[in-house]
Amino acid sequence: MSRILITSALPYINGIKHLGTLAGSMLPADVYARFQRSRGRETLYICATDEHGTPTELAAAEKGQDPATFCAEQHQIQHDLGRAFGLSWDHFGRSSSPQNHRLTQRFAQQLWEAGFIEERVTQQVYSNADKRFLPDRYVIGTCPHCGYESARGDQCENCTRVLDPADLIHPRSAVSGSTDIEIRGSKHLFLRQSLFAGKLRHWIEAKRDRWPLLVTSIALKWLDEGLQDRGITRDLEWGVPVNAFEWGPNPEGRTPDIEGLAGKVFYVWFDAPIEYIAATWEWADARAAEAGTGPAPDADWERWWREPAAADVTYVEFMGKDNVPFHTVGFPCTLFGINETLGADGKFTPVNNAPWKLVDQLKGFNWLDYYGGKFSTSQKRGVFMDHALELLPADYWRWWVTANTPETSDATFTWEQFQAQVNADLADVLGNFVNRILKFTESRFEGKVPEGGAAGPLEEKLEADVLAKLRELTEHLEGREFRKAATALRQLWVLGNGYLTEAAPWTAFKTDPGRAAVGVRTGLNLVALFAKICEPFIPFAAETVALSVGEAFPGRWPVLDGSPVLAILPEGRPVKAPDVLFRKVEDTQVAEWRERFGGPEAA
Ligand code: B3M
Ligand code: ZN
Repeated sequence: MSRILITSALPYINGIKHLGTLAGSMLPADVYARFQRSRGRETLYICATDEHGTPTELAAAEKGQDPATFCAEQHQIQHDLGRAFGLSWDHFGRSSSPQNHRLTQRFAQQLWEAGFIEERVTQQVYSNADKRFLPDRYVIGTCPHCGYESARGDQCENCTRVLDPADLIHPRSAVSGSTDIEIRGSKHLFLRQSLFAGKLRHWIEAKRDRWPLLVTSIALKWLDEGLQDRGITRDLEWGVPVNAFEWGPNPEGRTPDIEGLAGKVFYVWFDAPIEYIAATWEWADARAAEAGTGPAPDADWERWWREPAAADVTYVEFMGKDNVPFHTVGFPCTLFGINETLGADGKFTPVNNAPWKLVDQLKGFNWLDYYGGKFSTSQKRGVFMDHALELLPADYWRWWVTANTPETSDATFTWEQFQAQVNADLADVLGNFVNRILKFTESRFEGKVPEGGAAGPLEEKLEADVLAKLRELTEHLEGREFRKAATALRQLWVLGNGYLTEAAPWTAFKTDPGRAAVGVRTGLNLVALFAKICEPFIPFAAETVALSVGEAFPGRWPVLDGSPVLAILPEGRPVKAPDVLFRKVEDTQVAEWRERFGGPEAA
């Protein structure tokens, strides 16, 4: 049985994330991880805070903190919020960890010594007003490709093209707005991505039938535009220092310009994906520390990342569409470069027999927006993770977001639609079902799974219908089709309600106690089944439901080999109705929240 390695795009350290970030990476990754674990697969779900870069330095300065203190604090906040949302990370690491410093530096050294890194003097934007270099996203100007006027120097948000600050028309400082900026020469390292163009295209073409169209089309569009070498260092203080003094000569016998590179750090997009691996190392170290055995041997984490030990690992990445180029081109180039050398004949040869693993499945998402406009941290528009949890338990959000995952197109959050959907699905259908059957068991069957009575055609039909839907649900989850999976799950709840209405044990109770017993027992088994299959989506409610029928939590995903799926509970087992599972969201609440967070007029 294969092992499953899951990563979700690493949230930037600065600022609490909104529902859109949750929808486009962390939550679907969690649903998938929980599902895979419940199927009995060895699963590792890795995430971390992405801590380097200019925005961090600036956000820290704004708070009057040094970047290290700022990051430590913010990491804890994001960690706690993620856990409160039920995100079941096996490890939530930090891109500033010693492990990531070491791995990033080690990879860079290998790339240099293999000839895949080149030194260049680049013209950098220096802001006289701000007294600092302005890398990438802190230079703002007009996109040369699409004319968007607020394009950032690293990437145009409008057309997703990756940019160089020097490409921008009418550049200005995003820090101060000042146009008093000048270009200064500075020595930098470039990853020679262009060497990998053919190899990359080949690799991506082979994924065409297996990755969402959204993903392969972004990747191919990028290659079609011609693959540029990429600057992988920056003039910043906060980051992984360039350790060029440790490097040997490159294949041409040149050693790096140690002086020219002094004081530089690696570009955040160079070290961030490496943190996927480094966070796995952090995870292994943390487990070893817990066991009191000191630092983990490399084999503990490399078994997830390096062939041949990782031959049975399927690696799945989750991310928003703006992150796709960095994961289909940038990171793979890094890995190609450390796995292979390029001969003078243009042929690649493996460096060693333990190559690092590349992504197997890449799930990209469109945007979730707020009343058709963007969520905005600076303008305080939309729902952020901390506020969300002040208003309602995590499951409400998890359910709505999963059921509306922006897969085939962008999706939009509105309070009205949110209220309508959680009330209908969670309160009226699922909550009502669980409550109805358990209350009735308490009042008429002494709170025990009833004995006796024989299943009839109604139960046979239900069993067949449930099995068919379960297969559908399982397939959608395996295929990472979250919207469809949520629909299938909702249909299973509806099947349960439909069955209860038809079996009507409350009526049969007086005339045909055997029938009533079968009806109630079947209903309770549905409850037990729901607890198992709801867990990936709404784990908190799923736990309450599981406990109400005396089942262990988390349970195992039902085996779909044709054996009965509704024979879970032993007859006579005591059960107990939980408190109201889901309270309805009231109109008054919606009115208040719209006021507080902005409604359609804010977008
Ligand atoms: N920090 C997340 C973002 O664009 C960015 C992802 C890094 S993944 C290695 O929201
Ligand atoms: Zn553009």
